[in-house]
Amino acid sequence: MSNIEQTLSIIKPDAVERNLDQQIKTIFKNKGFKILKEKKLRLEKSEAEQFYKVHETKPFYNDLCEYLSSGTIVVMVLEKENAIKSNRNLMGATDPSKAEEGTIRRQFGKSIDKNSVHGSDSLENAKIEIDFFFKTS
Ligand code: IDP
Ligand code: MG
Repeated sequence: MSNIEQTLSIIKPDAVERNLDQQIKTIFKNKGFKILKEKKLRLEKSEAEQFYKVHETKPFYNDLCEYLSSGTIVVMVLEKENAIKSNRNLMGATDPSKAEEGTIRRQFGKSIDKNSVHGSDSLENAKIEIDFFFKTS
């Protein structure tokens, strides 16, 4: 049975500032993801805090929110069969030095915090994250 899902992807400031956004988008398209929606923006710190609220008790929360709001990001809704898991596999491990060969984080990530991309980790969070950036009403 088919299981077409949508997931939220973010190309983070470290990648956008190195002009890697087109290259990363090409990787998604070549892997069969459709880019349904896309926008380029910069978050306020308070918005980053809201987006990463699940991490609010983590020691790296403040740095994480500073970082996500430090520059331009590209936000996309990606669609594919099993998009959530498929995107997580394509991104690779959170720490680029532990990510497998062929993954986006292995190829482009600079460090555990500047790891170039975000991807939703569950169907529930994908819906919340897509709404966060694209809900119109
Ligand atoms: P994920 O992005 O692979 O889902 P999460 O555990 O959800 O990883 O963490 C969210 C983001 O927080 C990571 O992508 C990374 O940028 C940052 N982060 C995670 N763990 C650490 C850490 O130990 N130190 C600094 N930043 C971290
Ligand atoms: Mg996560």
